[in-house]
Amino acid sequence: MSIRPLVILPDPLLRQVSKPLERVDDGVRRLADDMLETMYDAPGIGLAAIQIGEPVRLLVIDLAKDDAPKNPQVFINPEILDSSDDRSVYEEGCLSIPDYYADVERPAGVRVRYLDRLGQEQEIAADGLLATCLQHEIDHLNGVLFIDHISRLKRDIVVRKFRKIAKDKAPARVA
Ligand code: GNR
Ligand code: NI
Repeated sequence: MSIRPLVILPDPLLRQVSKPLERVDDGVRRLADDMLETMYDAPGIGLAAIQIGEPVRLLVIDLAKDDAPKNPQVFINPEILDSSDDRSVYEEGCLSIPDYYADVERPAGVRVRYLDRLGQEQEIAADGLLATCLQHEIDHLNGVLFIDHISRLKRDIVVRKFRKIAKDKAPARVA
């Protein structure tokens, strides 16, 4: 297992639409383990494969509190079957947009079909933080970020800030 570098805004990889996995094999399970290790190290409560540069429809979530036993959950080729009409608001953050947080309104509940790490089809009805987190991660699989759900003005400010950070970090260009 290894901790992998995180892909950070404005990396265009974050706008890529990830491809479904054709089979669930040891390579996929290894990738899921790397994602979990990277997520725990960050630390975060969810991670999509594209956040470590792999454009495949795979995400991991662990909502267990710090003092509780780990509860790693792996979702392969997840699909939202339906969403509730009632909405909830959570303050979201993203490991690909470090140290920025904003309130996002989303459907309060979702029903999701996915393959587990054995390749078995599963379905869950999620609400609360799990519903929000699943939607945040499934957005990543579609090249969508949580800042796409906030005001244009706030988003432009964040994107500009991260563009500047990336530019300042880049090696100086010879004229
Ligand atoms: O660690 C994370 N916390 C979080 C908080 C509220 C809503 C969603 C999230 S997911 C985020 C990790 C991440 O960037 N996943 O893609
Ligand atoms: Ni994220």
